[in-house]
Amino acid sequence: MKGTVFITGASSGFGRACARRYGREGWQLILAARRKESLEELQAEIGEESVLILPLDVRDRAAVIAAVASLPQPFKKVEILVASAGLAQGLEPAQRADLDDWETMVDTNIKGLMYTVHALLPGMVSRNRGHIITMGSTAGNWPYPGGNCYGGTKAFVKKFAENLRADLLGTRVRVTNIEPGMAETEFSLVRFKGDPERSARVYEGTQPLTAPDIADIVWWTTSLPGHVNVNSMEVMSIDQAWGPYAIHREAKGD
Ligand code: NDP
Ligand code: 8X3
Repeated sequence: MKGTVFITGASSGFGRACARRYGREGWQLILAARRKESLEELQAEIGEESVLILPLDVRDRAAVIAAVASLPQPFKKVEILVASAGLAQGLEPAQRADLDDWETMVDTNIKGLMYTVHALLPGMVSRNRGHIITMGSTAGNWPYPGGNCYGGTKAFVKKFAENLRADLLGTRVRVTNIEPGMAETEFSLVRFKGDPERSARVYEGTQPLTAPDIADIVWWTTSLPGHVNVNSMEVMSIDQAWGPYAIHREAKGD
């Protein structure tokens, strides 16, 4: 065994692809998400003995703390955290957004990440060995209509990761914020609350990033020599780029 990687959001998308990637490379896996059946499938696929599943809601602070505190001995020394659990809810302009959606995003993308990092970081520091991968987004770097609270949460993720680096200077614990653009996972299906047509339209006529693309990048980042810290990496599909400034014009005299 090479070491132990703790992956949140392991039931789908980037987290699931990372589980497969690290599993293939002979790592021991701790897989967390709410959907137990999906984690069980992955465990059966990768191998019972090297995979511990943690059916867990990262918004539940006590549950996250308890799960990390009670990791069985062979899984206690977590070397890598891939904190992929996260979501967007809605794409309405801020003035029409649902406040519950905003709270769900803050609770999951910000507070869930805080709980997970807070629980695992002391062990990494005491062993002087570790790597935290946070899942930011292009949405944390660049605004877009309807991104409002989601973009805000991902900007937090980016700044949190950078500030962790500042605190961890002098240790051998690395921190990397991965910042993907459009990638086809369950992300849009979740954002549009289970509407498959609306979700499919996001990727129509494009070749979006895939979950294995991101898993390759995560894997590469953590495989670099221990003195090399990739602080952040923004990555887009070749079919995505920035637009010009949006300018609102009204007829003269209005
Ligand atoms: P998916 O919807 O495919 O996966 C999201 C994962 O997060 C699932 O495993 C889900 O598991 C888990 N999750 C969501 N809420 C919770 C919760 N409360 N507790 C525990 N786990 C939770 O999307 P992606 O793989 O695309 O997204 C992964 C991360 O990447 C997210 O943080 C997302 O914001 C980010 N991202 C996605 C991009 C994209 O275009 N796809 C681009 C940039 C960033 P379950 O439902 O079983 O709990
Ligand atoms: C996911 C990418 O552009 O839908 O973070 O916000 S985007």
